[in-house]
Amino acid sequence: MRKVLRFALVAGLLSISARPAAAEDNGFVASLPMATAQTEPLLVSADMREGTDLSGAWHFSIDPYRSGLSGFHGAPPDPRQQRWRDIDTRKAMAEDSRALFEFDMLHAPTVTLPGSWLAERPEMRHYQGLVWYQRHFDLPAGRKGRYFLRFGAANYQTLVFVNGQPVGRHEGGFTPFAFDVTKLLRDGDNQVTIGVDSVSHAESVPPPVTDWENYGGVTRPVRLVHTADTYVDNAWVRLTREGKLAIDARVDGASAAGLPVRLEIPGLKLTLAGKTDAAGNWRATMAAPRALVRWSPERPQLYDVAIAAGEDRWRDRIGFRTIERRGAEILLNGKPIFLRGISMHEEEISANPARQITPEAARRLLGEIKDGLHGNYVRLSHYPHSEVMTRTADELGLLVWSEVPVYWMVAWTNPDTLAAARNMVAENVLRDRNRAAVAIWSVSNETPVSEARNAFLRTLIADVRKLDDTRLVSAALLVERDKVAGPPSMTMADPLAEDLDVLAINTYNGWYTPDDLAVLPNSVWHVPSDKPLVFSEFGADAKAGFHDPDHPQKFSEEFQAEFYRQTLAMAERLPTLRGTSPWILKDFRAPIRQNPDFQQGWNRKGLISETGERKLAFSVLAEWYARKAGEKAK
Ligand code: GCB
Repeated sequence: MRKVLRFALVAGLLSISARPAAAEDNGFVASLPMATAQTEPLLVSADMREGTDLSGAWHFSIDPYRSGLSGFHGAPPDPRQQRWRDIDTRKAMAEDSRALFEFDMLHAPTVTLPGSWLAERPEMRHYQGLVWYQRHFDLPAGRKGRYFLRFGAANYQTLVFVNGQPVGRHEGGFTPFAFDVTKLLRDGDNQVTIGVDSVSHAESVPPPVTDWENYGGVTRPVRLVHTADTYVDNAWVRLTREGKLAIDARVDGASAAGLPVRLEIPGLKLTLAGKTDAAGNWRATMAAPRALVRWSPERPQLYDVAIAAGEDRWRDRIGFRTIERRGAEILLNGKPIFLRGISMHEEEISANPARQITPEAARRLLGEIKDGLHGNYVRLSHYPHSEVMTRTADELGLLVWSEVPVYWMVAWTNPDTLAAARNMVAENVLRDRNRAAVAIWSVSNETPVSEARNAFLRTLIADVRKLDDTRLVSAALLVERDKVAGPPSMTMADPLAEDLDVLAINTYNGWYTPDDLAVLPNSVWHVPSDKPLVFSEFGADAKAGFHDPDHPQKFSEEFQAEFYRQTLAMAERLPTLRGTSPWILKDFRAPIRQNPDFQQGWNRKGLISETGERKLAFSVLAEWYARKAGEKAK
């Protein structure tokens, strides 16, 4: 059994097409411990901890045949190809005429991390495969405490080495992971090497076919995080639906058991003292102070929160609010809310995006939603976005739909695929449970109904509910079109609807179907009436600047604007509709979109172009949302 599992995990690291069977056999990759939410240090709110940011120039070396993982005829990797070795290969060859190396990480060209390689170097634009990165950093002698290498995300499979020693690996392109490297570090110069393989396969999450660019590389910051020997690893501070402040914290380290701990929220003049149990856990609840201002899009109040534990001090900035469902209503802080949103991919506004989500890039994108569209909500599709994005949503006051990349068709019956998806759910929920903005966890997008798929998604839903009982659970579902003449007649027949708090539908009638746009408002929707419904997507492509006012053809700004008008008129007639997140804020790279006149590798359903020009439909949605916001105020 173990052998089978190990085989499968190694297989996961290699592409279908270029999967050298022998590399699976040599056991090298499998010998690196796999970081998962169960085994790895979680370092929740790591971005607020003291540490060294390793962003900047890294040497890199492509490895298209994965020679660093597998030698001749599938033997263990040849030392001549081991990019992670702690060695100056140029010097070694100059000193010893017998020496041979086919890499030189110290003198290799550099790229800037974080960011995907495909945007940085033209010759890498369509490269999918393994790339090695390396850099050095200094540390003082006489260090105390623990050091963790913490990755915001690297897509898709990652191998990590420090000072020539293997550290671990991780699967999944969109969630954080960390390794305790305290014992591997040395005084003065240190070296870190990362191997990132962007190739996904039929068992990956997501599998290879998606409607977005596969940004390979280290796409989010890498930091060397420093903590006390005993530190708060996982903390969650929230307002429960019963109106109590609840704290869960896990302390890790030699003195974690029976340790005095203290919650501090200076803005509320609040302290709460307690003690960890024998396993290092602390759980407490208290009545929420009267002075507490609840977080909302209108007033996104955040508080500095700290948990003091021995020499460690865990910090975060947290908003407190409740979100729940009552019948077909979504209640924020007990009051019905209509979600005025839009969907987004993780791509900055740029003619050449590299998936570099700086706070400025996040503010620019979310500012278009909040101020431009009069929105209060964003669907971060189709995978967990950078923590910079969810923090910015907290600050600006935008509710968030957060999703894992269980997209279209995944290997529903494969236990490793399920394990990978469950781990993504755990890493995502644990990372963002403290974000007031996050309102809905989504477990999937447009997955066809089958017994195997239902069982897979029900496992994820149960996991989410176990990790977080304070938010709503959803999934973007497929609907069936009844074969009747006339306007579209649509039925939600998905049994998963029973398991979800919010029903979500993506609809493209009038774009992918030959319906006249004028018939859309008369569409008939058969959906369960006892739950809130959202349109998680609807949209039409338009090439910014392409106008066709007389008989608008597809891809014209006029067609897209009319599509929005008619679809919104349809939305008005749905009695349980509680929100919309049309597809999509910004044109995004999508290699499957190859119409040479209009797409050129971009999905053009954005309301703004990749460089930020607003299309006509932008104001159609903005006006509708302004009206909705007004209705709410009355
Ligand atoms: C969808 C998918 C989304 C696509 C979009 C489209 O239903 O969920 O990922 O990009 O349609 O443009 O077709």
